[in-house]
Amino acid sequence: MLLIGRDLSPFVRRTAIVMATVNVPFERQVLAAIEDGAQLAPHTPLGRVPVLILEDGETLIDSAAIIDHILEVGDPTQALLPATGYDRRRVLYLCAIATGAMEKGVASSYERFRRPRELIHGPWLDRLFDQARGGLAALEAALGERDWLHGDAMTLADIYAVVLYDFMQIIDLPRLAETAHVALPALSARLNALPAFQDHRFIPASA
Ligand SMILES: N[C@@H](CCC(=O)N[C@@H](CS)C(=O)NCC(=O)O)C(=O)O
Repeated sequence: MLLIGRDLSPFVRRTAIVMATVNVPFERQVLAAIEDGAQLAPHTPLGRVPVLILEDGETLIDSAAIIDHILEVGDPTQALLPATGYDRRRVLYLCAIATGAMEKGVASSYERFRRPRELIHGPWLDRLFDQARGGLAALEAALGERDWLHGDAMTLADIYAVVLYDFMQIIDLPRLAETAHVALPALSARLNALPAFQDHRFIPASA
């Protein structure tokens, strides 16, 4: 399988980490959605990453749909996402918070770094920052002093929360320090020690 996209994208990184965590082997093609748009275009009508090309050539797009497939083939005991009931609903709820905050963080980056400065609409940008920070604060509160966001082992929610937390540091989301993050940095430090996280992380080009 070939995973297209780079680990700066939280959607790509979470996909790579889930694949590595459940030991589904894959190769990488590191493409940036915008700068490498011409190379990406044949694989997706939306011009977004991640894209996963299966061994028979079938193409999957959108990290949620890709991860759904990976869990189906790679996580038969449903360790990362419980099969039914409250456990499943709770993990999906926490995942939805992380995903929403990723979306707002990515959107805020495009506003800050892609839009001409004179066309930036401050109140809209502030709303994006608030939503991204709100998601992070909710996950910080949900984690509290627990080892895991839900249950007694790592789930998809923990992976997403760490990918979100790390992404917010990379983009240096403004006023991040307004919430005292204690639990998330500790979870991030623990999980980033794992090979699945180590092997799939964004390393900025040296200045
Ligand atoms: N819902 C999609 C979001 C993917 C997404 O927005 N990826 C960004 C990179 S972080 C992208 O490709 N942006 C380029 C664009 O939207 O034009 C997913 O989960 O895969």
